[in-house]
Amino acid sequence: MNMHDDRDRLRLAVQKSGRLADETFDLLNRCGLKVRQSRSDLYARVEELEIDVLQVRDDDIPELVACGAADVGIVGGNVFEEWRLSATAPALVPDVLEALGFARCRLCIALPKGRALATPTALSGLRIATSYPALTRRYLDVNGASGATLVSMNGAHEIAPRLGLADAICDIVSTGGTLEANGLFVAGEVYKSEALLIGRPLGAGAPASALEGLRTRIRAVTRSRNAKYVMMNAPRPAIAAIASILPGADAPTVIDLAGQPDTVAIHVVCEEGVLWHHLEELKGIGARAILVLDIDKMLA
Ligand code: PRT
Ligand code: ZN
Repeated sequence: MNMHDDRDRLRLAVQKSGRLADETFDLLNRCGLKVRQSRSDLYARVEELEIDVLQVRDDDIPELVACGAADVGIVGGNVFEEWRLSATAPALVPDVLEALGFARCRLCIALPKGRALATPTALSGLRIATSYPALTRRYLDVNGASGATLVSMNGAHEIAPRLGLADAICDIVSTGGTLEANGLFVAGEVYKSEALLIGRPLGAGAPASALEGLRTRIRAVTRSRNAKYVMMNAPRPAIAAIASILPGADAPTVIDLAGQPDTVAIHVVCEEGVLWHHLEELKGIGARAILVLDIDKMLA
């Protein structure tokens, strides 16, 4: 018997290659999980936890989890939500187990520049090219634009208006560079997406404990993603002000400095964005020698 037929191991479906794949493997790596590829086997093997990894096209992941070929999967929210809205009689609808905080993007309606759109209702009557018909249709219905026609395309939506195939598009936007290069602008946001861990309910047993282990590690990594360990020297009277400026910092660690009774070293954990936002303020109340360190994991 092939060892990988062993159902005691959790089966995780991930994208084989593409925009999700690198960050998915990076996440697994940061979770301390090494994926051992094998040319001959369908599943790659993780040694640190009882997990086998199935590498597939991202569009297949929700269905693979729904039908039980995989127990869990890592997929873009956009793909999962489109599948959820369009699947006819799915065997099961997987749950969202964790939001993973990467592959962030937005599914947006975009129009050629110069074409004003007073309200979303004005989309009625337009032809919209998309590969997300269910999400687009829901947006149009909710916004009183049910009269719009959807044009199905699998890629290169951004050139559809110039080709005369459609009046507008509904596609994924990340930096906005593709829209800009094609003379389009965002006229409406249909769905905000990030990578998700989705999964089917598991009874007690080895796959369930492997999943618990995976989720614990993922949470430790995602929680630390934007967090920084910040160290600074500051005048002793400024401790309270610094603690209130940097919210999210639990009670800061305050350390006396040898030979400097009026100055202390303050260590806090806080979001990087918050730190940038308040940097001048911190300097203004006397913070000096501000050091910012990455945090690999926050375990509890
Ligand atoms: O081969 P497979 O079917 O597995 O992959 P795929 O080609 O269908 O998907 P892939 O790898 O391109 O994207 C996988 C997932 O990454 C998507 O489902 C989203 O959840 C997420 N993601 C994040 C993106 C983007 N950012 C993104 N920018 N998916 C696509 N794009 C494309 C978009 O379609 C457009 O063409 O990038 C262009 C826009 O980018 P900007 O930066 O110019 O705005
Ligand atoms: Zn795909």
